[in-house]
Amino acid sequence: MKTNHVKAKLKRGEPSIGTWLTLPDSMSARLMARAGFDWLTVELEHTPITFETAAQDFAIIAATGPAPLVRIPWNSAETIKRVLDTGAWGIVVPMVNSRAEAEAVVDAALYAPQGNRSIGGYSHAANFDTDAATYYAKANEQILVVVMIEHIRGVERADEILSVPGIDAVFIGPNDLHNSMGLKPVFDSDDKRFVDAVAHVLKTAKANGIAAGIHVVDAPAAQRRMAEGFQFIAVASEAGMMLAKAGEITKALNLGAGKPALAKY
Ligand code: 3PY
Ligand code: MG
Repeated sequence: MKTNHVKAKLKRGEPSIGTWLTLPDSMSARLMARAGFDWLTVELEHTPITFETAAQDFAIIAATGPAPLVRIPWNSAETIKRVLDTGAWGIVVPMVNSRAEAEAVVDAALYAPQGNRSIGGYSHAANFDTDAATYYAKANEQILVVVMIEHIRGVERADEILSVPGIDAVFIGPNDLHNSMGLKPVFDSDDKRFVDAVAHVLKTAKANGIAAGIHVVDAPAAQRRMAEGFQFIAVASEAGMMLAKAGEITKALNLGAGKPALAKY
């Protein structure tokens, strides 16, 4: 069975850098899987990507080299089961604000005795290049479980959330976190409330022996977050990179400001 290199790196205390896939066509996975990122997260939370396209993405990504991860639309056992059974190597769960919610994530993601994941499916074993029996025996050691703290309520309860056994990493959503404090949703700011919240989550993750992660917009921001101790870092998205480059070209050629559709990443 293949080793989930992202989980292994995070456990060793090393950084692991990836990006988000947001376009609803597997050509995006095919092209981005060769770009050099450690992992690619298929975005089901804020896009029209279907389970079927996501399953194709997971297979393409796993066969090419990066780890196929997925951000699910909401903390739901049903969705966690379907994305893992269709071959994701790990889940990113949005808006986890309490210990009970974090426990529900682990319960859905891991097989007994650590959790209560139901047995079934076929693509999961194929994406780890193994047979079903080996997958069922070893999946708990390889599946990456990432909970998002992206609300001030989650920040306030960071210790009770991040001490739940079975969680590998916490991932901060800066836009939602700003928004939850009545601030403009942005990837970064020097507002003291945001800075203190991020520092608190980072410190609490370290105290609980798990990796801290955050979404950033470019390479300098990723380097800065790594220097602070963040390990699981998402840089923008494939659509964000495409539009950033397009904007650069239209600006250089004086073609006008353009109308970028992408508000978030
Ligand atoms: C946020 O910024 O809220 C995110 O969810 C980023 O992934
Ligand atoms: Mg968010």
